[in-house]
Amino acid sequence: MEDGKLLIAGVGSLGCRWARAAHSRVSDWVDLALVDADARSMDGAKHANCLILGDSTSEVGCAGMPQLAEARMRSLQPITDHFLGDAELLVLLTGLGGGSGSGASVEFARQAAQSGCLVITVAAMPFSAQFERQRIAESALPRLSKYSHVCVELSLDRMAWQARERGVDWEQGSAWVEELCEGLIRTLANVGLINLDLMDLRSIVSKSGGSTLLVAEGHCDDSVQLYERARSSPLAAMSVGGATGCLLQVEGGPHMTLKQVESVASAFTDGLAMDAQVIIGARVSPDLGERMRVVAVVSGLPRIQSDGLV
Ligand SMILES: Nc1nc2c(ncn2[C@@H]2O[C@H](COP(=O)(O)OP(=O)(O)OP(=O)(O)O)[C@@H](O)[C@H]2O)c(=O)[nH]1
Ligand SMILES: [Mg+2]
Repeated sequence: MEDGKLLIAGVGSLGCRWARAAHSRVSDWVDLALVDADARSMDGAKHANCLILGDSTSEVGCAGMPQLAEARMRSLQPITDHFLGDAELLVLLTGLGGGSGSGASVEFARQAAQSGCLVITVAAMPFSAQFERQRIAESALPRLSKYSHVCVELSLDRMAWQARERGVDWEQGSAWVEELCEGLIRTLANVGLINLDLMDLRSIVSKSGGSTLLVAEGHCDDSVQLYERARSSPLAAMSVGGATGCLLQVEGGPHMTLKQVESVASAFTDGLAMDAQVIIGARVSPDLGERMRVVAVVSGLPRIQSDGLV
């Protein structure tokens, strides 16, 4: 991508942890912004735009007070204007349920959208046993979605469950978030065999209805397994059947064939609406060898279902 900047932002403590980890994979192409009431989230962050939500040095959070965080974020707009002004794509990461993430992410997304930036949000929903956090998250989510072109809801329950299955700490499940960001940024920042750019992304995310992101990596001869992996990502349960738009980026090693690209594309697009707009990009990355990485932005989803992925 030549004109305009790509930006990863973390809002709230969990959002900042994720954003820093994701950014470290793609720091050559993308800027970083960190927003939190707790200054520890910015410890040692180099070359990042750091915004602390508060005017007092004693603040370590907006503990459970999203309105406060939102108001503080609003007062920082003269600063955000500096780096949002020339950003074309924002990947916004946050965990809902606390004060900072739930309040400031909404206002940050609003400011970014207002400045003409394409906003892709990944919002983690709290564990279902955390009732008060659930309540806060559920009231923030619709507003956050409103200002985001794509808002992916991530379930911490699902993430924790999958991490347990693999015998790792729940937080390590967040590698998925890093992969998603990396896939998306590489898709847009690199020159490919078949080029995708922000205009393609804009055209897909402008469809009315819900939208989501899928990411997976696997052997280049096993398109079905790649699709299964993408489906089992720790998203909140939802269906992608009947979607009207899909941007698909397939990345493989130097020996990737057109047949393999076609096979992956059909695994990912079979369930879409008959007249869906599908944009496909492909790229060779020598380091992938026999493996393939797929990133999909799916839009125009008919409705959100609670009965699992399709
Ligand atoms: N169990 C558990 N949940 C966590 C942890 N970190 C974050 N979360 C979840 O992520 C959500 C957001 O948490 P944070 O990012 O810490 O909250 P914040 O936005 O910084 O909010 P404040 O600290 O209240 O200003 C919470 O609702 C939790 O569900 C953790 O270490 N353990
Ligand atoms: Mg915090």
